[in-house]
Amino acid sequence: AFAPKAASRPSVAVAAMPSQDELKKQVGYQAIDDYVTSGMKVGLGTGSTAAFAVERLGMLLKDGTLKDIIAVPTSVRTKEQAEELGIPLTTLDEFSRLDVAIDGADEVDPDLNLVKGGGGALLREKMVEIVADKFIVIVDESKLCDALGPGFPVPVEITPFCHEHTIRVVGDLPALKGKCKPVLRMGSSSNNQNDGDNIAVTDNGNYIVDLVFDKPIEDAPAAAAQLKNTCGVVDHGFFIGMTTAVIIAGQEGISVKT
Ligand code: ABF
Repeated sequence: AFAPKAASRPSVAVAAMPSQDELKKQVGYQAIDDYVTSGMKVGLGTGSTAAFAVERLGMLLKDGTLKDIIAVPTSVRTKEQAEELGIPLTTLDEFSRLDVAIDGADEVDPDLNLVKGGGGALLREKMVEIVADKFIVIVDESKLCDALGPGFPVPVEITPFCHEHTIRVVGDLPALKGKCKPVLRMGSSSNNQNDGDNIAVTDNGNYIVDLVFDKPIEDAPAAAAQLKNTCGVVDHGFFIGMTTAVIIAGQEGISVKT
């Protein structure tokens, strides 16, 4: 006997879920479209999400949508990408104040405080973003967290001179002692790969120590202040109270938090 034929149901087209790369592209493009107008001085972030914003800026300059833009990159690799796209560049030495800065982040908490620096560019990022009238953060939803810490090690840029000493001092800070494991970043600082026996070196010739937390940080502002006040520490990856807006791309679409 013939097996009964399965009832043929019309196949329902299911919209493919956007990939993480597509989500990053969405927010990178949206940030430029929504916050950059002709004549602006723009800080350009570092990382794979920020790279989409740089790409979009290059496109809109090329097609004439945007004019008279000058940009300040936050890393050598962003500078190189912007140069390839023909984006006019300058530095903070020429302009100590910017209209807007756009950058990614490694973690965003409910108060829009950030952990940044996974890409090893935290010093130039913070210098650029702290002088921008608006700092627009672009993330896919995987970066959102309830509290900073366990989701991503907090990078701290330190001088090479007696760096083991500085790492010990950092580990003993009241806000950090017994709460995190400081790990000297090896390999390439830009892609955070432990692929080499060499110590990772930032664009500024410094080292990075990543603070690995297994519990949420109780007082990130206190930890930030203690780090900044430590001789040998250049700066850290806590970006506290700096964010103007966060553009978030999720499976449900794009949302903005301010
Ligand atoms: C950069 O953006 C870094 O501070 C941060 O690590 C990175 C996030 O990278 P991605 O956008 O590639 O996830 O600003």
